[in-house]
Amino acid sequence: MTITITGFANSPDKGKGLARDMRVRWALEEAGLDYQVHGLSFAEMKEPAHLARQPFGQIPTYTEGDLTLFETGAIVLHIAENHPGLFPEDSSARARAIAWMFAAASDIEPLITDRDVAVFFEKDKAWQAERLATVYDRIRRRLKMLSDQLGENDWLDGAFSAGDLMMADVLRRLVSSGVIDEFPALAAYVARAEARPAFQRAYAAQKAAFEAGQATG
Ligand code: GTB
Repeated sequence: MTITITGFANSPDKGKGLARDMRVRWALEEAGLDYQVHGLSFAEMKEPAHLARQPFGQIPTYTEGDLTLFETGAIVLHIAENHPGLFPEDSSARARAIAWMFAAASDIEPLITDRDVAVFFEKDKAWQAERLATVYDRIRRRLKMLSDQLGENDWLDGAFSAGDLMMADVLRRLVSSGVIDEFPALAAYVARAEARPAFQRAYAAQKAAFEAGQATG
């Protein structure tokens, strides 16, 4: 059955793979699945056809036959549950991998989103510097605990899993800030994740899609 995901027709990150379709592309590549991507403009994202797929008018979404999903955590979970490559066989290890997926989405990503909001949307506020200091302080405290948990291991809990895919993709959003480099184990973790052939294929595909969009205007 054909899998179709949605993404930005013209990603504001200019092909850096920072939007959340990246983790879905990456999961599909890890699972060895073919997929097509339907690029949407910001206006199309808020039209009824897309709101029927995603209640908040966001990307990405995932459609396979009569199933349409939104929320990247749910999409990656669906892929991991139905195809080999992203979850361990052992049921307890699988449950722990799911815990790491939730941790990425609920314990780490909101802090990083707060930083993006402060950097990009609160530039003109007199209190931006103070706000950013608080945001970075929270990020550093959480990253220190995550780094301690990872220790010298390659992945968070044994073999690479959907938990690592979600966590590494969330952390990628911080790379340009430099804050990840304060935690060498996490910087190496992200680099290790990005070196995976499946990540590389997904990254190249989204970059090519961005460049094709630029070429056709
Ligand atoms: N919780 C949802 C999920 O995980 O699926 C969040 C989805 C989401 O935030 N989607 C964003 C979106 O559609 C795109 S990824 N935003 C448009 C809107 O809300 O109207 C966030 C994003 C956007 C751009 C960059 N960038 O340019 O670097 C990075 C990340």
